[in-house]
Amino acid sequence: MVPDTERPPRRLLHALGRAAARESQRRDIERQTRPDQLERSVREYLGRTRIVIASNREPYQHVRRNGSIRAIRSAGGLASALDSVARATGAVWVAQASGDADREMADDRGRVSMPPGQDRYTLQRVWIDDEERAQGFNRFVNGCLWPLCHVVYVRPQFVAAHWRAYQEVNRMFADAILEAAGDEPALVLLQDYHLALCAAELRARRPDLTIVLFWHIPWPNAEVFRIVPWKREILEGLLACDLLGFHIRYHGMNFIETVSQELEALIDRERGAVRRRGRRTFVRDYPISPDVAEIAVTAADPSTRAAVQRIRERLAIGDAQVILGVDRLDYTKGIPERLDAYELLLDRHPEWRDRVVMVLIAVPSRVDLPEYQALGRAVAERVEKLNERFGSGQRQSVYLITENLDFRDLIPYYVMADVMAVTSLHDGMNLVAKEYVAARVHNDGVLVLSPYTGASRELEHAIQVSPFDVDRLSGAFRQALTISPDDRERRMKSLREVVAAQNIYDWARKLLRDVRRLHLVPGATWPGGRR
Ligand code: GDG
Repeated sequence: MVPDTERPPRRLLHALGRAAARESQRRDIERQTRPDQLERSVREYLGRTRIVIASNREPYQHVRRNGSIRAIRSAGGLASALDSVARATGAVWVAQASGDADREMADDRGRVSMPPGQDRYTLQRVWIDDEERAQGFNRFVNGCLWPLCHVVYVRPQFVAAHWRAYQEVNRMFADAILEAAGDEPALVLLQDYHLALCAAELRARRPDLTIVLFWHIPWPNAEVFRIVPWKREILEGLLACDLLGFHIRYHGMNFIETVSQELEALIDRERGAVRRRGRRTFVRDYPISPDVAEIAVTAADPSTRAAVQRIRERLAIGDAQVILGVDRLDYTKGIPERLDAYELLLDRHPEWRDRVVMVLIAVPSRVDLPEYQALGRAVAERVEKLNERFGSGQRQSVYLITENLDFRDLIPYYVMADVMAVTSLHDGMNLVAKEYVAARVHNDGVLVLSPYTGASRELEHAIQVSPFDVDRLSGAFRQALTISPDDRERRMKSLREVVAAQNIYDWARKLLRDVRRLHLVPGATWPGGRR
């Protein structure tokens, strides 16, 4: 044993520990790709190639507020990363108009230069003026493809009129993309399940285009997909791409398996490619991450600590521990299951009733669909019931926050939460889990994570538990609330190492790097012919 006189004082040890943590944070941030590096990489990989980005949501919408027009940036890391790609390349970004002043701010071809006031790239807005078509498209996307791809036992609606609207809107997008591409070789970056048919339209008219699509949600197994009446068209639409990206390998393998069951195609499992009718489509995984550095810096800022204090006072939380949930109000996110598990915890362990609160930030989404309205009502009722049972005086047991917070206002909640509950029944990645880890700059906090998220593949040291098993989920909450500081720190450190290794700009960089590595660079010719 070391004699007391030879031990460094405890305070010195703590100070050294903090300095080491700061140093490792600095190193982590340096390791990550920054927006300017992404810009350089894009030029290096693709030279002056024309890039056309297409997504359903636009990067900026123009809205009328108090008599003047403001540009509002679309929330989320994805919009930022694509914004960097667009700036670096002077791209054209094709997206559906959504703001009430969008038309006024665009020229007569629907074009407006971006970011507002900087003139670095062009936003090409697409208007779906026909109300029936717009609604049909939304229904197909959110009422058919979304439940189909998330195995949560919500039946997808197969309505021929919605499918027609989906085809028409994809055609409209393809027209806009072709106009944006001009006659030069170009790289088209399609985003998500809204645009599954676009590549086939494009390919028919411009066989030389390089087309990449990233699918942000899970791809189900072949057994699930085979019930779709229009499965052939959807698969052929996707196989018109040169490269298809998923968050995790498993989704890509499901896609390849689906193709092998449904179409005649040559499957090259070794190289992760599908060959059909003389074309090859590579299938790769690119796990997405948030802007980790930005989150960590905001989390460590003294103003965030003050914000946490204000939230604690406003919600009258006192010194109770906090279990946090942050989701769009969606049936895939397992919100009722989370509430059930919480209720079970308080039933079984009454001593926790005054010592823990649950904060649910649940932004309403897709409110035009009956499933989402019903979920909103069910969650509100469950919260009310829990508060009647376990709330006391001013203090509630569950706080339901349904306003859409600015991303920066979300960080204090991550910093405040002792436990983060990500209980998705199925989720492509789940950025919230990674954002929470990024915000825990002091290596504290516990992540309870559903194994049915893409994030669970990387975040192995979270407490992983199935949201379908309410009993175990409740036990996981208790484990998280009573965890030893050592175990908590050990787990969080490992999680932070994973999250620090990549960010949203890396995601974009790796995708574009593969365009070059796989010899998909627009206009280039390669020995033995192109592709
Ligand atoms: C899809 C896939 C995949 C949440 N509440 C507020 C708010 N958020 C932000 C979070 C996060 C984002 O929204 C949600 O991203 P998730 O990844 O968690 O989930 P989805 O919306 O379902 O996203 C998913 C993702 O696409 C990316 O590919 O990971 O699997 O389903 O960034 O911070 N943002 C603001 N106010 C809120 O109240 N501003």
